Amino acid sequence: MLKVWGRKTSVNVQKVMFAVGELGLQHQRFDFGGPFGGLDTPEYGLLNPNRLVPTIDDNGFVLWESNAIVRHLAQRYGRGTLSPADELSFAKADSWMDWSLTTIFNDIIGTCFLQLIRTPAKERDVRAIEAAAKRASEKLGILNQQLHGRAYIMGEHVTTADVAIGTLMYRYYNLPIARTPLPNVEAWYGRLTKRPAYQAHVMIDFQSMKVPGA
Ligand SMILES: N[C@@H](CCC(=O)N[C@@H](CS)C(=O)NCC(=O)O)C(=O)O
Repeated sequence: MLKVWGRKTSVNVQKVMFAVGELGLQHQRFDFGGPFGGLDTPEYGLLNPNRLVPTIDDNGFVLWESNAIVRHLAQRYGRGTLSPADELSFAKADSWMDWSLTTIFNDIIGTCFLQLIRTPAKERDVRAIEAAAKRASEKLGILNQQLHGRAYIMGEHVTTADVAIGTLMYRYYNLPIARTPLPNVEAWYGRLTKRPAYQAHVMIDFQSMKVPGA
């Protein structure tokens, strides 16, 4: 059976679990990281030398890095559904996956989320949050164009592209930041919020993650 190590409040674990849910895979998830700890043991170091979550063991095949895990699970269990069947569509979905990490992750998670939830208010860099929110809105404008006339990023079906980017959107839309109206992105996010896998694994309240004074 598929094993997943990682607390359900980690955005990178949520990405993997969203894929697991979409694929309907039987699995066991172990609470590791954050308040649960467990990352500094010799056993965990053998699974993931970065001592971060998520890590998976897929019937003896161990893998870390959330995008690589999503890609692997989709290729193995969702070829033609979560993973586009033809190689050109696969490449396009893959480029959106990379885009999520290189272009919007740091502004949405690295700055807005960490500053507003994991930083005491008196230490907060308000200008950095405003600048990151502005950049994120601008970059999401590119996604807004892609979603014109499409229900999901690659077309009519959820793919790895929606998993990678969509997982960040719950935080983007639930943090107190300025957002430029982007009708296609908003409609797509609305569709994601109706999916049982997204509800179960991504729409997890993060207010309890606030550090004292945040
Ligand atoms: N690039 C890695 C990043 C993994 C990562 O930074 N994980 C964070 C949680 S989102 C972590 O393990 N933090 C330590 C902890 O949770 O204790 C991935 O996408 O899997």
